[in-house]
Amino acid sequence: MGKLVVLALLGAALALIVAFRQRFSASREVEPVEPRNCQLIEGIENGSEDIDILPSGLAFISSGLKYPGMPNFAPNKPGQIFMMDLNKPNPSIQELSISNGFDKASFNPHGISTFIDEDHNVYLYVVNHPRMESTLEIFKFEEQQRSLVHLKTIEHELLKSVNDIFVVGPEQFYATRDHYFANHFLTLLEMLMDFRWSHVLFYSPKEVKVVAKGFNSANGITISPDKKYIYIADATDKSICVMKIHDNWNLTQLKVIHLDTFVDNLTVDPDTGDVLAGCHPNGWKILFYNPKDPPGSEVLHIQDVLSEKPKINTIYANNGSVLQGSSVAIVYNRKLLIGTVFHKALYCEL
Ligand SMILES: [Ca+2]
Ligand SMILES: [Ca+2]
Repeated sequence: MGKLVVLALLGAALALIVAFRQRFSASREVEPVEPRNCQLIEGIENGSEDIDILPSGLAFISSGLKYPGMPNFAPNKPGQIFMMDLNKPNPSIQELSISNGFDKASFNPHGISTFIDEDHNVYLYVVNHPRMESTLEIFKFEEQQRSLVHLKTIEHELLKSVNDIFVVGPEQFYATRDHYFANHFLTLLEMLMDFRWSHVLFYSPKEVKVVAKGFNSANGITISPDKKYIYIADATDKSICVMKIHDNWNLTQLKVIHLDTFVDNLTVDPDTGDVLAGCHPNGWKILFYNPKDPPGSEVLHIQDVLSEKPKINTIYANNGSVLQGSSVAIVYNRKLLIGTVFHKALYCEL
């Protein structure tokens, strides 16, 4: 009897591992795809999880994310925000200095979003995880000084496990909560069991509310150029959810685009409205990092997002020999930047 119980338990554990490996595409490999003129960006070695670009061509890059279950090559180094001027030929990065009075030692930047007010002031909103909590930091960007002046920290009981944000007005933004449990093991179980307790919030000083529920792991978030639709990446569901924005900022689902990859951050080409998705082709390899068999990278370009049949092309794919764990891709004037959760970043001329 005892032996039978042991065998049954072993069988159940094995079945769980097999299910887990399948769910996280453990055997998936990618065929390489690379635009002709690409080079790694010098100075980025510890991630470039999210990137946003101002209409003037200045790119902000968040670097140094420490997140449960994700690899990190410099665990004791605080996070940084880099800037790159995409108008320059062969642009290089520059670290933005952060004003005194902000706790730089615990800075752990994740998703970012820029906002320009009516007076043309530029703000950078940053999801921060000091001590693995979630806060929202608002910085004013001083272009001449190449610095960020910290204005405010936003904390709220609903702003937990925040992954990315999209700012729609002064102190008004959508935010994704990528998992429910604080414990990493329970988070894995949450994804595997498909509890769908991840959601999207709308935050404003007057009102904070859940505006979309039922995600397996809501990750990147962005908006259509006409500001009528919001796009939400559900990483472990391998899909992008398109939702309509109502006057009260509530959302209703329009459609879901299913993909064969773990979708991280999303950006929109302001000229065409096309969506670029930074993706993880093999979730298993990123969750169980092995430097000898590292996770790869994959960028999808999605045209006609709102149509019945969006056109989906792979514009970059690599098995990890060049770029590991791509989390974002963004274009400006035929220039493409690809960022990663914990690795390097790539600059391509299209
Ligand atoms: Ca973002
Ligand atoms: Ca993300």
